[in-house]
Amino acid sequence: MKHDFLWGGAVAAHQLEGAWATDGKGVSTADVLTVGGVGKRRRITAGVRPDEYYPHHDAIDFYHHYKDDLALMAEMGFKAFRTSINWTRIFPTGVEDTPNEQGLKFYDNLFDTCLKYGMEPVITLSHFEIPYYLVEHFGGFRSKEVSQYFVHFAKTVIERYQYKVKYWLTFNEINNQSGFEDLSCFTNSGLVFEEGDNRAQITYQAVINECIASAEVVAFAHALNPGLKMGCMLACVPLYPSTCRPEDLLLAQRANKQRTYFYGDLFVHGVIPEYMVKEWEATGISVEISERERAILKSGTVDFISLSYYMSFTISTTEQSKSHQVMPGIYLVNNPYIQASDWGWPIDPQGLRYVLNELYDRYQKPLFIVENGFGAKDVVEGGKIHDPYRIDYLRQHIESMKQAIEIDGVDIMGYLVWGCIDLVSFGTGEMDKRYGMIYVDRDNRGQGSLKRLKKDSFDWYTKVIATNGEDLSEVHQ
Ligand code: BGP
Repeated sequence: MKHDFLWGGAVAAHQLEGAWATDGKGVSTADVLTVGGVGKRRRITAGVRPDEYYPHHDAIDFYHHYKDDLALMAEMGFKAFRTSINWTRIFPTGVEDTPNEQGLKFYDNLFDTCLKYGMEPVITLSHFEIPYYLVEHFGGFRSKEVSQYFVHFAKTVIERYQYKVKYWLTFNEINNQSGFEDLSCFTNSGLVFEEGDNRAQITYQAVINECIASAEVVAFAHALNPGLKMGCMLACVPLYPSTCRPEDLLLAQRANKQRTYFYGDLFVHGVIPEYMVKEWEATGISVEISERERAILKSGTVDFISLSYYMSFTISTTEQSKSHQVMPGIYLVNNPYIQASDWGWPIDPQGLRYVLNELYDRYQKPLFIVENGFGAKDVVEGGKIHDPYRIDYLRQHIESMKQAIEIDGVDIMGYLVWGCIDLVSFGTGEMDKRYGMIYVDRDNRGQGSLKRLKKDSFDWYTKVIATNGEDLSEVHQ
């Protein structure tokens, strides 16, 4: 492992900060999401309603606890800490000209605290928390005006923090919307669909608008300060063919391109790949993009590719028992070789090595794992939390990453554990789906003292970082 490998953890502002209406902050898409659970979808409400419970409003109140929380992360030896800048702290509705100084000051203090501990802030500009006003008044990123508001926000914060933050990611998991599921489209792009809408058309237009905005921001940052490193962020869920039937192979290849590589290709080459042009022609989708915008896309290609990795899926062209149709002619099937978490997420450490190889072979750009982790229920016994399941998950994934580096020669910049401190789950809004190495006393209904406790994984990860990934063995408590 390189001596400057960036070990650390990752969070997103809306999932932990709380203080949703403090110091001039406006309402974001995360602020209108109710709590869900296994088999119970979260709901998006029309604005903030007094009779609903919104878990992101208070979250774990990192806004007021960040100094102590970062001290704990420093104790684990973090070299990097990834969070996002909550857009509505800086521009409460998104359309203001002048930023909110109180919001800017908060992030100044946060980044100063990271730097004091020698932790590199890794900053996401848009992580599922766009201003709700932009949804109501413009329909989110379907409008090119919203792209311009995003660019204004991004330029403001990059200019302000350029000497504190070197690593920037534009849109979190930008490809986490091609399934056209309501929640992802809403949070990523502010899209709300109506009966009769051509969802694919609207979503692809929003995606292209976001990619152009991202490229404009990348080009701006490169011109402003050549020391800045600009990355894209992809949700990597490799899709395996369920059998060696050539039809299944071709299906998986095409689905991986559509779900993941289309975005990577755009960010790395700055051109809409020909296979997608053909796909749009075949399905009657017409995306509006001017020659000027095509030039912007080309002018702002990324320095590195960051990714989240949690699981793999297996797909088939044919229906099978317990299969589930995700799109016409595409079935999600059970993979008999891997287990799943309590939330039904397949656990596939080797899939990480597979995906790292795929990305590096395709792009030859440094990769940065900025999310990987295990959501599980924890039990507190006499002030202790024994979480061998989390240690096992992390160990196996780190081993797999090391194989990609040491055996396959993949260039990896760092590894960040998702939800290094317990926070609100994005998918379900629960606190019970815990990822942290630091426990937070708060439940699904927002009850609890907010007290922080170290889990067994805290000591384990401390040792992993101290030995630069050499010693992954269990720490006996
Ligand atoms: C990713 C998101 C994160 C995070 C993570 C875990 O898709 O970028 O914000 O939440 O998934 O998902 P969940 O919180 O639903 O368990």
